[in-house]
Amino acid sequence: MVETVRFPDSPMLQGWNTPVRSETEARDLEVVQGAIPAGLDGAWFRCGPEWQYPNRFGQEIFIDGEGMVHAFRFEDGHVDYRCRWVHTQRFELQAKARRSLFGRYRNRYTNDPSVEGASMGTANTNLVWHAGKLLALKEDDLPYEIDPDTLATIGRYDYGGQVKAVSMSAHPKVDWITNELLTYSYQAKGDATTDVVFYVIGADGRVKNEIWFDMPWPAMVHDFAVTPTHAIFPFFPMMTDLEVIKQGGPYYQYHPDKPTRIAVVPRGGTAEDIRWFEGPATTAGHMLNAVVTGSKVELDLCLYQGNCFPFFPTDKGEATAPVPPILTRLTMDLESNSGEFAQKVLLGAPCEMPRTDDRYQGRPFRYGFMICMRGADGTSGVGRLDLETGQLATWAPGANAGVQEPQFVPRRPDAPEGDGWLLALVNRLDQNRSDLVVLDAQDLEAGPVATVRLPVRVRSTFHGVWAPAEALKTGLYDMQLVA
Ligand code: V55
Ligand code: FE
Repeated sequence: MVETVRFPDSPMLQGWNTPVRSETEARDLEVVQGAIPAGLDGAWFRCGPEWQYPNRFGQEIFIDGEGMVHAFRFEDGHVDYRCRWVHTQRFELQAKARRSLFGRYRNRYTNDPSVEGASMGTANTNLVWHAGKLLALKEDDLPYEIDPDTLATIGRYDYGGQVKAVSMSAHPKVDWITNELLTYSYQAKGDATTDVVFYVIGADGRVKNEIWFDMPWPAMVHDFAVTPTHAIFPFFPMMTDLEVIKQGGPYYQYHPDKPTRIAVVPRGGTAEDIRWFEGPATTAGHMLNAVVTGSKVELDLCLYQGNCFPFFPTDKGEATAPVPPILTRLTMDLESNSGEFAQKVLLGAPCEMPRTDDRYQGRPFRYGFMICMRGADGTSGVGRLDLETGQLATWAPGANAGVQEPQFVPRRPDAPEGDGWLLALVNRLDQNRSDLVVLDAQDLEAGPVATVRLPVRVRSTFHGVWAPAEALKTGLYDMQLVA
């Protein structure tokens, strides 16, 4: 059968979203403004979706698409760039067939019969650098190991057989102080199962502890939060119905009449020790951080008072109105018997892709970094919220430009919290091209200390990770907390 490669006439595939579909290697990017700070030495890895082929059903949604890994290697005032496809099983099968073989997002019942039983993962969401391995992640599959220098795909990775879950989260936390990897799997025994497993993996890559428990329904659990004593899992009423997917329907449905439930899991405990909290229907993709102080558990996240993914309908098949992501603090009191969580807005204007100085994940912290001021025209900027004073500092590239998720890099391993640089990709929407900016994280308003020009467009990536040169060599982060 002859099938021409032609993408449908859809806004999902036009303008900035036009498929790139090519790999780039660009040594020594041009620094068009300022200078790369001398201490900036390491690699910034990012992951995003790219269209290998038009979807079989014309159902291109932005969280689908094959994984593309991007690397920016900073060294001696220079930046080298490279991007490569992740060669997942799915990517290889489609490349061989020269067409899309997988159907609707995560729905294996809509796949071409020729790929029955094949792994579905796209490895398109995030990366983690841990125990000397770079892993590309998608929450419905196991990680794919990537060569950090060449970005060649090494293979699907199950931690040497230690992991029994069928998938691993795309939002693990590497503790930059202890070098532990805190991660989890949800629907961990397959589609629509309620099994969740929380893993603690040591600096040597060995599983140190795992806690299995059941969530109240087969939820989407895109992100979680950890503290030195607890793991916190939000379960939003975004659910998988096995019968619906068997009939070719959407993998998730939003249930506006169901609650939000939050599990506070003691890291040393078992399923019986979990404390459950409840509130109204909400959704969220991304957590900023969580802190436990006495009996109070605080979870800061970009919360939607409704359905965060309008391309997933309600359980009644209805479309939902878009709602903004609002940085909100949920408080769970381990001493109260009400079992309800409280909500408090931390920032009035919408923001997404919240990040911390990663040394302070789970620990008392002051600063959050995020994308803010999102306009309908795609413009946005980076922000630094001071949670002590409530002050928001921002920098935006201006008209016809937006930013992607920022990455904080400490100035030194022992720099105070938030003292360092903020890296961000700038989408030059009118030039079909990207820039990379380096900002002083304590003085965003001064504008970039360096602007690095890319000769190509880096189509929107989701998430990334910073690996200092030292960590690339040793496999270990050598970071410190400073009071
Ligand atoms: C999210 C993102 C995903 C996904 C499921 O932001 C949820 C939430 C990037 O892919 O597959
Ligand atoms: Fe995410």
